[in-house]
Amino acid sequence: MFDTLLAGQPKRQAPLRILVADDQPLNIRILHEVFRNEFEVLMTTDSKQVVTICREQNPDLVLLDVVMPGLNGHQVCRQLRALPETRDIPVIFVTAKNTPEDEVLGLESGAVDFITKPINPATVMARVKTHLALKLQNDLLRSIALVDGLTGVANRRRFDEQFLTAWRRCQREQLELSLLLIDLDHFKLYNDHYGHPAGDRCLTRVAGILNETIRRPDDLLARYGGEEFICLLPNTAFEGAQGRAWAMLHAVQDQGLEHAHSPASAVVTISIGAVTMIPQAGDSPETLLNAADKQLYDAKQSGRNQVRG
Ligand code: GH3
Ligand code: MG
Ligand code: MG
Ligand code: MG
Repeated sequence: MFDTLLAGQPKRQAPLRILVADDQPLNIRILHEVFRNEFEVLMTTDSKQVVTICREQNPDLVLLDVVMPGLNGHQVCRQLRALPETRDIPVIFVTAKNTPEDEVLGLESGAVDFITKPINPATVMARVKTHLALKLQNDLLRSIALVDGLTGVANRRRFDEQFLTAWRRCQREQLELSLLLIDLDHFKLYNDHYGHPAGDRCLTRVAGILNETIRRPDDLLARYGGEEFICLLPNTAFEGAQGRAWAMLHAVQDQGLEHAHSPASAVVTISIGAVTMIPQAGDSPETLLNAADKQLYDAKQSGRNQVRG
């Protein structure tokens, strides 16, 4: 199953990565020996480091000892399950505590499997491969579920998730959060003149052009619905957001996509509402979305093909 699944996947740049956490260096060495030829193996004897390593290095699976000083395995596992960045990483307990009660406790804290010490290398490898295969399948389904079927950029669901995460982070750290709401100008006339399939191709082209202007890994361009796109710019001041907006506007205009029935110009253009805020305790994410919508409306009222904010 594992090899079949891997064969059907787009090639991954890096080898699969697993994290082994156990307070006994000897146990780590044994597991390292089992996996080192097939996977990249990260290791730690400090249970307090597990969450940090997972956040920073994003392993595909964690093999976790239960009895460790400081935080025990169950506590670590619950912490991993509670964080959006780490909750999809499967955890397998590897432990000498092997009563049915221990096993139930382990599974209740969110582990996917339970292996008892002393380990049998072949069994451990087989189980790890099964869970890695499921993890890859899950990643693949998730990535499909978050992409817009027509344009290939992020969809509304992905935007909603990432917007909420960015909102919370900017609220916590009191950072500026910017949004650009982007709408194609006179697109109904485009469809009326060139037909709906050509309209679809145009939307896809514009999405690609907009996406090309994205510079930072935390920025996100998504299709917000119909012929509207939205761009999330965390930790970005208003001047920066305006700069990104004008770059997008010019990139689309300079492409010179024919729009013979545009009343204003002969090419496809966009209008953008740009807004920035440092989210405060009482604010809701809708406040920022509504403000962007209002600025977009102003851009349309002022003649289109412009940025308002
Ligand atoms: P404005 O400049 O005020 O935004 O004018 P507009 O014509 O773009 O605005 P309006 O909201 O009146 O029309 C939006 C059009 O976008 C109408 C709709 O058919 C078209 N549209 C929305 N989604 C799609 C799509 O997925 N494919 C195609 N081809 N057209 C779409
Ligand atoms: Mg131990
Ligand atoms: Mg619209
Ligand atoms: Mg429009």
